[in-house]
Amino acid sequence: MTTTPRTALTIAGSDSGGGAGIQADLRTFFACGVHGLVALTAVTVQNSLGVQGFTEIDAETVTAQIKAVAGDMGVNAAKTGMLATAEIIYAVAKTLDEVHIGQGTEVPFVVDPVAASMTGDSLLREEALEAIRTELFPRADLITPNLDEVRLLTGVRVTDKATQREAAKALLEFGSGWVLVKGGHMYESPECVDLLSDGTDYIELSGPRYETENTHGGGDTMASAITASLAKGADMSGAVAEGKRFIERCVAEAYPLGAGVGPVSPFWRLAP
Ligand code: PXL
Repeated sequence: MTTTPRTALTIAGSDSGGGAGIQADLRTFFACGVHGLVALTAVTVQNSLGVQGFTEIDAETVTAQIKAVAGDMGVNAAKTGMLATAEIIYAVAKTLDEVHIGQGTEVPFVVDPVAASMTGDSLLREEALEAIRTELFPRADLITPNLDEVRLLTGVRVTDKATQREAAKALLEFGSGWVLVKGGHMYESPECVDLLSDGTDYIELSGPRYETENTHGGGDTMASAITASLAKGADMSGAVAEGKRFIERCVAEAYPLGAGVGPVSPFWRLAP
């Protein structure tokens, strides 16, 4: 390729197992045809069985990574994943303002409010949840919580469509442009129904539920696919619909790896 591609920035942690975090984000960005940029926030030690621990990167280095790529290469859309500490969250919020990324600018910003891994291991120091609400949500064009994160952030337990709508309304109070309340964790439901809303429109996106244990990195991958679509100029409902189609294929092609939870597969387009 000789033309410059669109770019997407992930501000997130590393997964030594290669299935979630920046590894999922980068695999997805490149699979979706945008160049991936990274501001690394933390190094996790983990495998398919769980997270053994993590070390955060100092906030100045996170800031410097964002400024380095934004100033030279340009960022067409950005997302956050694991942010680890309140200090990093405050630094990211300030830096995004300085480089003009986020709601009210020309560069869309997606916040995936990662609090814990699928195995239930914490990826966020406790006091940092409030910083995500107050510092990041108002700057976000879209937030993409799963049902566990919805409960942590709002106290709402989503069990059906009515409580999913209630959760969307409660989350929008924190100031994001749009919210996507992902219904994948409503395991009784035969379908995965996500609800996208800006407070005016309520758009239901329904897709199949695949029989697989291997869903590690699913949330990161979906948020990254949406971010890639936004980087390519899609509007929010178009980007989320595209992200939903993409993650469905990734889950359908997810593979076993290790003794625990295997990863979704963002490279299904290359699979034989
Ligand atoms: O899927 C959430 C997530 C995000 N970022 C990192 C992770 C995980 C889950 O394990 O390890 C680094």
